[in-house]
Amino acid sequence: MFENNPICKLLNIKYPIFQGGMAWIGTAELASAVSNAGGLGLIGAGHMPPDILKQEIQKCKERTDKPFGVNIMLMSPFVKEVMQLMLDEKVPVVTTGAGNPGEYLPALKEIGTKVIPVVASVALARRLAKGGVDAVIAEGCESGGHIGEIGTMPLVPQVVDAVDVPVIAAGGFADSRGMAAAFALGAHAIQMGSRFVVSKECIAHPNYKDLVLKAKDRSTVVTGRTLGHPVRVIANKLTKQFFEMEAAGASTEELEKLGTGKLHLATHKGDVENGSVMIGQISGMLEDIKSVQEIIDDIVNGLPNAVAELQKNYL
Ligand code: TUI
Repeated sequence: MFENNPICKLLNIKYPIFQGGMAWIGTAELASAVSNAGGLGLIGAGHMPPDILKQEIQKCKERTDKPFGVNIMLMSPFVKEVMQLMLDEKVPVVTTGAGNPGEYLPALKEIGTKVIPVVASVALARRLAKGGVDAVIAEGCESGGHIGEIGTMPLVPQVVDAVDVPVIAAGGFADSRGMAAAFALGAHAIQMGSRFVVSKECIAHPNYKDLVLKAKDRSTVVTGRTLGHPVRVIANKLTKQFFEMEAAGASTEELEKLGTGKLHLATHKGDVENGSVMIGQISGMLEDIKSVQEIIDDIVNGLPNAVAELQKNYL
């Protein structure tokens, strides 16, 4: 299975399944578990200072001998130092989010690091593919956290048609049906964030995981559209306050200030009312905490049946 999959071949991994690089909770524990289970684990650098990130990378190297990556949030104040750290540590795979990683490409490629940016539009996918990235992650706005404006279903095939590098589909994937759908759209792999939040290995506070398990299809909302950086989170006291302040004409600074430190408040302190509970729309379907190995095995083992189910409709 997957012997001819271009992503598995490119990265030397068993299954074409990426873990979304989530700030604060995409730790070495989760990333190494995903890599050990045959997928690609990613340490979510978020706003992490380089010295802490270095420790996470070393911890990940101790826990797995399989390829892993670091997801770099390009809006981080430490982005330059973090990119230098990727070179020093020879991290095998770098994924990027929330921007254009073009200026960092030559140095990373020089040392053989595979560079795979998250894109939320066809234009950026095309530009980066021409610039020499190894693959692109097309992430629809069903995802949690910082998002673009296009849904996964229209984004993925348009990106597939626009570039000649492999495409990883992200945003709304959590089971075998989703993986079959991604392949049907022309993608070569899937990336999942939300599904791995409710894993045994994810260090998110139990309150965070409980709220994700309780989520229904319409539990998430998008804040920050007027600020120019939309963020999908579970509706709670914080989002209510955000929307009230926005409607009352609060300034960008006031709204930005309201969000500061709120992800950590939810992921580590467990305050899921006043904190920011970033999660994708697929959270409505998540009902159990499983080990990373079980999550990946269930999806891979269920794939033949998911494909057979498709055929019932036309054969
Ligand atoms: O990066 C993400 N999701 C994230 S990052 C994050 S960290 C954070 N912490 C506190 C507050 C807010 C955020 C949480 N979630 N996903 C990847 C992603 N990238 N989604 C969308 C994009 C994107 C958007 C626009 C990529 C490129 C882009 O265009 C830039 C350009 O120059 O055209």
